[in-house]
Amino acid sequence: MTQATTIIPDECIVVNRFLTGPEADRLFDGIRAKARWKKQVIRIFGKEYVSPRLVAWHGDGNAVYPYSGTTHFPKPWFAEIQEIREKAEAFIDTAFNSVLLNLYRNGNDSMGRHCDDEKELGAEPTIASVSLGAKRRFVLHPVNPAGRRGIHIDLGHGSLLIMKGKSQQNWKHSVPRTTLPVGQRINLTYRNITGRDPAHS
Ligand SMILES: O=C(O)CCC(=O)C(=O)O
Ligand SMILES: [Mn+2]
Repeated sequence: MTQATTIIPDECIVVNRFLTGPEADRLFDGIRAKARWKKQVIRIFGKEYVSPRLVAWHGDGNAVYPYSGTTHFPKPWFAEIQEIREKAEAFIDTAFNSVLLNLYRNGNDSMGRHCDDEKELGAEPTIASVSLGAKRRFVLHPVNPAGRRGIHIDLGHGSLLIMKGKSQQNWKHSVPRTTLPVGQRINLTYRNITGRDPAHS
């Protein structure tokens, strides 16, 4: 049975075995092979950096997403990311039109502290984050640290993290580097973004 654990009331929920082991193994292999991975160039204060992970953006044709100084045009859905999308939509009762995929090749790959607050996501977005492969530590950092401490969650193979409500206003999040010998990890964040009409872009 899938069991949800509330991490932060109204904001953050984890389901550890959202996918079974065999399901998660099959989905990892399919997504690793089929996603259109690329090295993302991030622009910070006018300087360009290559992000310490590979990324891919898939979704409906109009799900155009300006993110980290780059405009991402979606590649199409394929069976494995569509299968997880349908499962997450049914579980959360929320529709998603796109997914950002991150491939952490080893412990050196990471995600810096940020929140997902682009205006295209709306005021209080619901984001479904599914992890496959190596377990990595996910850290929630309070925006207003008064009386609140960081929260560490180990996101394992087949887990689902739901961020909703004011989670992007009250918390930043990161996946720090680790010196532990860890294998590859894929993270998928399903989002619903206000699309751009392709005829007028
Ligand atoms: O890899 C993760 O668990 C987090 C990914 C993330 O925060 C993002 O894609 O915005
Ligand atoms: Mn994020």
